[in-house]
Amino acid sequence: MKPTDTIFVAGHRGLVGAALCRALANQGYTKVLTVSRAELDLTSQAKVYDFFQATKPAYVFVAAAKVGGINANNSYPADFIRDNLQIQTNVIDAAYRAGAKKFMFLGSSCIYPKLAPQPIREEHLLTGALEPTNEWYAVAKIAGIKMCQAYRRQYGFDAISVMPTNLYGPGDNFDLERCHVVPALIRKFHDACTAGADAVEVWGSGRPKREFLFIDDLAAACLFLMHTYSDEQIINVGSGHEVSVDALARLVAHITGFTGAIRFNTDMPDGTPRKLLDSSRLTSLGFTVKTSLTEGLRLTYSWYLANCRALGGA
Ligand code: GFB
Repeated sequence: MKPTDTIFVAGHRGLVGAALCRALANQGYTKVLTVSRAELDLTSQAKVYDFFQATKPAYVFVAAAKVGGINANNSYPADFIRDNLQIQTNVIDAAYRAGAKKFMFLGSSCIYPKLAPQPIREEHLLTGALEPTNEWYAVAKIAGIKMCQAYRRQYGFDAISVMPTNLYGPGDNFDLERCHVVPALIRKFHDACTAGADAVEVWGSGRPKREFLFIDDLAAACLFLMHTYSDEQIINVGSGHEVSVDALARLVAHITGFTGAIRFNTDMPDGTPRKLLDSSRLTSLGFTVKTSLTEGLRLTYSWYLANCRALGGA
């Protein structure tokens, strides 16, 4: 991938896509192609095909997806399976037909079995039942992985699939009904400080463990892999550190300055008990994650403070 190549980032307004665009700009790539949802509906096969034929990008990152936290996944299963299957099918096929040199599909650690051995290796894909709260999204992502593998085998298309762990960072979705745990806790604890509330509700038991990766570290890993990785096997991208939801809540409380009580609502689902990725294939290629959880949370909270009014927060 050279600075003068045309690179298409699908989903540039999302957490992942925006970070990819920042990283590409920082590294001097000048022909980064993006398109708004109003200009191109990625669920429309004909429009996606026409767009790729007209623009012929050499490199493609697919960060466009219907994403959300545990409650959104659990509440809108049809939207998650339909939108993701449509978007990825259209983009993978159109990129191949338009002659793209290399293609990156982004999956998720929820593609692995709910009770996979920890840390989870790439080989654990399709070795057990999925976590029910997000199996619709996971099945769509597994179909995307398989489609990349099939296009590589049958057509020689250089499509790779990257599996990030739970992501967070500036630009995340902070809508409490739909977002992931990190933005939810930042917003809840910040709002509690602003309102002078004496307690904050955290969903589930607090016992599940999650591995979090700062979004700019993921973007750096994606650019690194676009340069160095070309294989049918999926590749994990994680930080290597896991934390319980309870410990995460205490850390976010500390960062936001909240000193009241934390109440766990066990009527809300816990989801997967643990999902720590084994990222040794990535690290053996020479990539290292830079941002600690505390540092990443501070950066994300600063961003939220600068943007919370625009996001409808207190
Ligand atoms: O981040 P999260 O929604 O996603 O939830 P998953 C992680 C854990 O945090 C769960 C707990 O155990 C939640 O019950 N949690 C506590 C909260 N308080 C809150 C809160 O206020 N909001 C949220 N959202 N969670 C998603 C999948 O699973 O992870 C997706 O549904 C995707 O498919 C994504 O894979 C990365 O890690 O459980």
